[in-house]
Amino acid sequence: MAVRDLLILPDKRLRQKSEAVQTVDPALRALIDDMFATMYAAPGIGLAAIQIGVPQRVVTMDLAGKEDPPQPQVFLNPEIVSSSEEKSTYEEGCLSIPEYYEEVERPAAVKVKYMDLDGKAHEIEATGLLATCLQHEIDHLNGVLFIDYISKLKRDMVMKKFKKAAKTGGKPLANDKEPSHHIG
Ligand code: K1U
Ligand code: ZN
Repeated sequence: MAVRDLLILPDKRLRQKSEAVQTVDPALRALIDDMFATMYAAPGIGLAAIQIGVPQRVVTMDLAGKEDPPQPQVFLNPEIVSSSEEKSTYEEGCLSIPEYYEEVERPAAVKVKYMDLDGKAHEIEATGLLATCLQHEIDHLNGVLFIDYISKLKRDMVMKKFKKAAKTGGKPLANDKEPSHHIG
């Protein structure tokens, strides 16, 4: 199990569409182990495989509170089947856009189908943070980032800072916005 390097904005690989998983084999299990190690080390509550440079439709997640036992979840080939008309807003972050948080409005509830590690198909109705996180991670599988939903002015500012940091090796957003919420 290894903590892998995260792809950081403006890495172009974050914009590529990931391929469906065909078989659950030892290589896939090793990838998932590395994803959990990377996600917990960050720390984060979710991770898409492309964020460690692997363009496969694999998502890991753990929404347990700080004081609660871990609740690791794996979603293979997750797909949104339907979305509610009702919207909800959450201040999102992204491990590929470190230290930047912004409010994003998304459907409050989504029906998601996916496959588990036994190759079994599931369909769940997600609300709350699970709905937000699943939509954020499924977006990653399609090359979409949460900054695509904010104003062009804010997105251009974020892109500019991360492009400059990539060139100079500096920190893009020192003293920028911190998240206003916590889990647990
Ligand atoms: O996909 C990612 O980049 C991970 C991202 C998931 C996410 C967060 C918030 C809304 C939607 C999706 C993160 O985990 S950012 C870090 C974060 O939110 C967090 C980290 C530690 C404790 C609590 C939250
Ligand atoms: Zn993200």
